Amino acid sequence: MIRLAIQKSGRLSEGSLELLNDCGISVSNGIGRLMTQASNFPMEVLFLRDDDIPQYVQDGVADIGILGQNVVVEKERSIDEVLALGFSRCRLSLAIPKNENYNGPRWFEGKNIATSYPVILQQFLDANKVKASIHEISGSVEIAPGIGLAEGICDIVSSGSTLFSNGLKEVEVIFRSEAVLVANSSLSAEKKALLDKLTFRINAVRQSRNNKYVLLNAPDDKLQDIISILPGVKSPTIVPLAMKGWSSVHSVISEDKFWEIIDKLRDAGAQGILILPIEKMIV
Ligand code: PRT
Ligand code: ZN
Repeated sequence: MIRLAIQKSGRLSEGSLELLNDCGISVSNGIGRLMTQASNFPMEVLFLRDDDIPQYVQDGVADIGILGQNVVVEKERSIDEVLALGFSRCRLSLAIPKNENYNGPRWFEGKNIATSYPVILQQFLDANKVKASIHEISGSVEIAPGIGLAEGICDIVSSGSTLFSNGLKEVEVIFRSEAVLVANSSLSAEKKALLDKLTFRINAVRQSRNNKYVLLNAPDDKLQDIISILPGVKSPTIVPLAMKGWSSVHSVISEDKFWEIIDKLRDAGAQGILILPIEKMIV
């Protein structure tokens, strides 16, 4: 049995449960509950505040956890970061009132900065040899300049609309974050084996999310050009069509190069292009 800690309710909850579900691990969500058991994997799931997860994992109350990298680094607990998970992407940034002239990190010299991330902020200030006072607050950081609590802030930014609506502008990105899987650093052999099983499944899910299956028809005289455009896992599968002189080509394209490759395929003479989602992908 392995015990996983995830956020009870917040920005990481849905992504964490969806990932487990895509890994074939069924967990009922934690409304009103602290712990539940997966029905088809030897796993218990603990529902916690994200800030508490590093401590629980360090102490071994939970074996593994899913949380933002920003919290992992900020809490400075000795836990292992196992795998980046690709969701809840955000950045930790410095922001100042939009009418201020920003001249680089020295702008913050001698100023007050409000944040919930004093550790990461201090690292940035030290690296830039800036002396500023950090005013630690736990929420609504973005209102601090407006009420005269601080001259600047250091907070999580995603779309930037919170900064904008509070009359602030982002001037430095000091940390980029996404959800990560963390683990206690001295897991038993049995738990390590379960963690390996889980990371294998997570990798298969992440691969499938990042790739699409492509089927297309190509005249045989254009086949070589078309094959050279397709990256594929190894090489594309070519199947002759009933119509003489034509073949069907099957391959896998990564999401980030998708439209670029489709355009090239059409220009090269591909027809009847079908794009299918991939359920799981083991490479
Ligand atoms: O109750 P609990 O302590 O568990 O949750 P929490 O309130 O501390 O955390 P939560 O659910 O807000 O965020 C959990 C994690 O999601 C964070 O630690 C980040 O890793 C990640 N994440 C991703 C974000 C955002 N995007 C985000 N936009 N965390 C917070 N925000 C907030 C930010 O603080 C600011 O107030 O959203 C606002 C900015 O958003 P934009 O889109 O307006 O820029
Ligand atoms: Zn929190």
